[in-house]
Amino acid sequence: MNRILITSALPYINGIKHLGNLAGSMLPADVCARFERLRGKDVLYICATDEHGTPAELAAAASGQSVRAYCDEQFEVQRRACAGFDLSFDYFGRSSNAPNARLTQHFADILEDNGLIEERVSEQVYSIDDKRFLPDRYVEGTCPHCRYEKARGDQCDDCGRVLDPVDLVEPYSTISGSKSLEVRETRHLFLRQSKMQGRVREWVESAVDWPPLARSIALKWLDEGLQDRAITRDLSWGIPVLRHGKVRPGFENKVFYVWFDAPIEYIGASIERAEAGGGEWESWWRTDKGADDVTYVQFMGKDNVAFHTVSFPITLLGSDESWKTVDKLKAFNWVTWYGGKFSTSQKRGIFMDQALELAPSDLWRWQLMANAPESADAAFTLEHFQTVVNKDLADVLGNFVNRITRFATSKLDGAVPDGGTPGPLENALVKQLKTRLTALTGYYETMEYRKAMAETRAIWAMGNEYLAEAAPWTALKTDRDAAALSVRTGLNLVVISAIIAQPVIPKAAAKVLDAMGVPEENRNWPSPEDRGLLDALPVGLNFTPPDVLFSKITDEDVAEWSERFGA
Ligand code: B3M
Ligand code: ZN
Repeated sequence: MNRILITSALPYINGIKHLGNLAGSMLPADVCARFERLRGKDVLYICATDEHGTPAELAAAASGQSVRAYCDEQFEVQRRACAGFDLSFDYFGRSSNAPNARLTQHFADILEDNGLIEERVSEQVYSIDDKRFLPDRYVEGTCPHCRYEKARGDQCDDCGRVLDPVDLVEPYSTISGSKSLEVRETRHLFLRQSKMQGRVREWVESAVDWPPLARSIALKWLDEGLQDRAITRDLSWGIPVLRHGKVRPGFENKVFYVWFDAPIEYIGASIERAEAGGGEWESWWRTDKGADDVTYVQFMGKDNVAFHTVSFPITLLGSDESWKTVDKLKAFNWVTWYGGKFSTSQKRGIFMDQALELAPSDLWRWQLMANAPESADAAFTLEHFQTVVNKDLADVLGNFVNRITRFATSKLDGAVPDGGTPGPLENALVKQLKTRLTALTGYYETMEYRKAMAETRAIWAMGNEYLAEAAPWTALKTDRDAAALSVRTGLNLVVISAIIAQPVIPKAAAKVLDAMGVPEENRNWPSPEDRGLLDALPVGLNFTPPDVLFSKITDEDVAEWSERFGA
């Protein structure tokens, strides 16, 4: 298994994402991709903007632009923000591009041929004042399950249930606010999910590699029984509903439902990449073309799990073609903002572009990964951000790197000294390092990121602990060789610390490795078995200490940011 396909849930186009979105999909996917590349795996990390559906139409209307112009602009905004966070996509596509339309229409045709799609008359909310049907987010009301009063037509933000607009209690139009709504009949295509119940269950149960959160959500859905779902909508923006290449009669003003086409864009974006000359796509996605030995890993927030464990697999499996399905699905809970939720619609929390105005990307990346919302929701506060960054990054890693590299330059000529054979202290250090590296690698493999970050921090801390014991500054006065040995060991520990930091804080890691003159080919993930784990730097190598790696977040910063973001 040397090829790893990674996708993170596609961010909706409707405005830049907040830190909660980032923490629950794109960032951990990026950390995973970087880790696997360092291990020499052939990685394809795909993401894209999710541009269809009511979120895009509503946001475009609010900004007074055509949907196309709005999406073009927001795509660039999101791409820039993702680059600012060093998200190392192999391709960042757009669900409104042609490959997705072609594939979506292909899947619809073949699913219908296989008896899994049928046209049905269904009841839809119609707004008399707006003179149109109100799909999904065009209607809000009270959730019939949990009584949350601002539930959207497609999903309740409070209890997370997927809804049908006609289920809402006391519904109103989000276009005009009008309550004069009625239920009218219209035709839609339905995906007969109920027919696939057995096959999906079999597939979920055979999936050995899913972390518990994803598996339990999938099984809950299966236990409740799969419902047939409409996969078309009364909208103008989206993928046209064709049948064998021709507009389907009666569907001239309808498009495919965004959740039908969005996951297909994982494949679509891979095709976009191929068309842009980035490399072929079929060996990643077609099990008859080599994808059998690909491991496919998906990252997403927990509200997206049902669509990835039930709906999208039904599209793929129901086609009876040889599509690659997910092998490992990593789902996340929420990051909370001062007890509440981050919210795009209510502009609550910190958004990706704003975050980068406050602090470098590495600081956010570390904070969000070290406190990943894995087994429960994770609280984000600026005060906690300050503590974590100052402690873990500045005091532990930054301080260690700074102390030892500066001492070496000022007292030992700025070159890696010799100092002879390692003693008991160094041997104990290597032993401890091996144990920790084994654990760290294991946590990355099981995608337990909080534990991986704790282990990373523990390895960084070994540096300071070692220096405190070895005390080269004291030794220097009496035993120059002993001091030289400690410095050489310390400098090698700097290199290891930076190498294992690469997946999560790539900029700082590169800064250290550049300063220490470590060539690209020596930056790979270390194996605990490597001989000379602490002996990689050539004796005599000249280096320049890196500039201060992390500047601390001050109380004044926190006060100012709290004010600005209403914390
Ligand atoms: N855009 C929903 C979300 O961002 C959706 C994910 C699509 S993944 C195919 O929560
Ligand atoms: Zn609810």
